[in-house]
Amino acid sequence: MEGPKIKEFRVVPIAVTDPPLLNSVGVHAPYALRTIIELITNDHISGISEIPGNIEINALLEESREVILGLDPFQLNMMREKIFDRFGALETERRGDDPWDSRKLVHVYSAIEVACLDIQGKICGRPVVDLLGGRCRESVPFNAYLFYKYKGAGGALGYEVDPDATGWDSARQEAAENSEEIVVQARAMMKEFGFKAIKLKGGVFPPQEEVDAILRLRESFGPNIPLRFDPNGVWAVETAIAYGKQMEGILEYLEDPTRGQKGMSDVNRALNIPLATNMCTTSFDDIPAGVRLWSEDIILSDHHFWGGLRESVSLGKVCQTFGKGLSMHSNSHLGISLIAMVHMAAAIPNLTFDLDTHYPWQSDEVITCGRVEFEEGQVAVPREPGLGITLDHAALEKLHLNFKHCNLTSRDDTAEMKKIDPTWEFKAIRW
Ligand code: GKR
Ligand code: MG
Repeated sequence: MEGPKIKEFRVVPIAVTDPPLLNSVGVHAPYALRTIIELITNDHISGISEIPGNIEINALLEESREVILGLDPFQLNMMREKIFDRFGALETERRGDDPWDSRKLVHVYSAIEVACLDIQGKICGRPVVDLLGGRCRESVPFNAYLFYKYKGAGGALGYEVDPDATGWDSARQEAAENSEEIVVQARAMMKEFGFKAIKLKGGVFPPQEEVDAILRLRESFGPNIPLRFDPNGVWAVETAIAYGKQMEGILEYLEDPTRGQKGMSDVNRALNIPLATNMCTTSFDDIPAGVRLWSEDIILSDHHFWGGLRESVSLGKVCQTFGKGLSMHSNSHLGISLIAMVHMAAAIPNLTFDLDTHYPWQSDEVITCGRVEFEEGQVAVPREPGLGITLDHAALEKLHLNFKHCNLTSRDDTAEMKKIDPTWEFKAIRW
């Protein structure tokens, strides 16, 4: 049977307002870059996806257009093979030292796969979750992802704030540079979204200050709100053990306290807290050593970094096989990524942790329904065909103009921090 064919392949870089959040490598720029992909078939069915923005990845996507055009959106294995034939040398890329994954090929696979699944779902009249094996849950829970931050709304306002903002829109602009301010941030975010678990991004201030913030959160929210903490690998093994000890019995899990599978394994043997990672075991190639060394108890998946939704479902099975937990990582993102995460999380039986999302930190949107709603910290799994969302082309154009004017081409939080403090340096291990 003649299948549909991909006739158009659009790659649109956008820049979305992002507040000055702090992390181990610096500070978020006023705009987070994303790329929106739209594939259109010969019979005018459109499929969309969203990935982290980076002009080098966009160039690869542009180059993959000629490989993908004319192919049937159901033939994902063939597409992967063709992309591999073209760019296979990139398979050996390293993820880099940043908290996020900088490998390009996984992003390309993810962009194409999610858009094709959206098309497949529209053709079959079924939601993407059904193409991944069907739903294990009706809604997907997320956690309150707290950040130390400088005062500022980001975007055009930069380090300024909008005095007319109210509720979480106002709270999101405030500084959070100590434990008290982190608790205030947590209360505002949980009031708005109803989250039932908390993650604090660390690696910013000296370890004792950040451990104190965790203790303060426990004191404020009690033992029924699970807590996680993530210093993005900038603690030495000894530091991680010493400060980790203070959080035993308190954390649901400790994420990437140090770098590398060996270091994580040493910390894991010394501490009585589950360890999680999105930095040391980050691809299927890393799994054997991750099992042998037991560097982590929980892997944080991310379909943008693991090469799509189906690969992430497979990761779920691998984790189940080896007795590891599965949770989910995020970076600044809009609703297309969020909804893709929801379909995927709904299809993985053992994805039982409340997922990470940066979504509360963003205010822009590129889908016609506007900002995605959270009910008691959860997002309902769509029932409409495909992803169940539609691209808002006017909003896309506006955010594309932001991209043209913002003078950013890839994420560089260290460069951004140097604008504030020229003496600031990236250190793989800071404490
Ligand atoms: O957004 O600054 C951030 C985070 O540090 C992010 O880039 C990380 O990739 O959230 C991520 C993590 O869990 O490591
Ligand atoms: Mg992390």
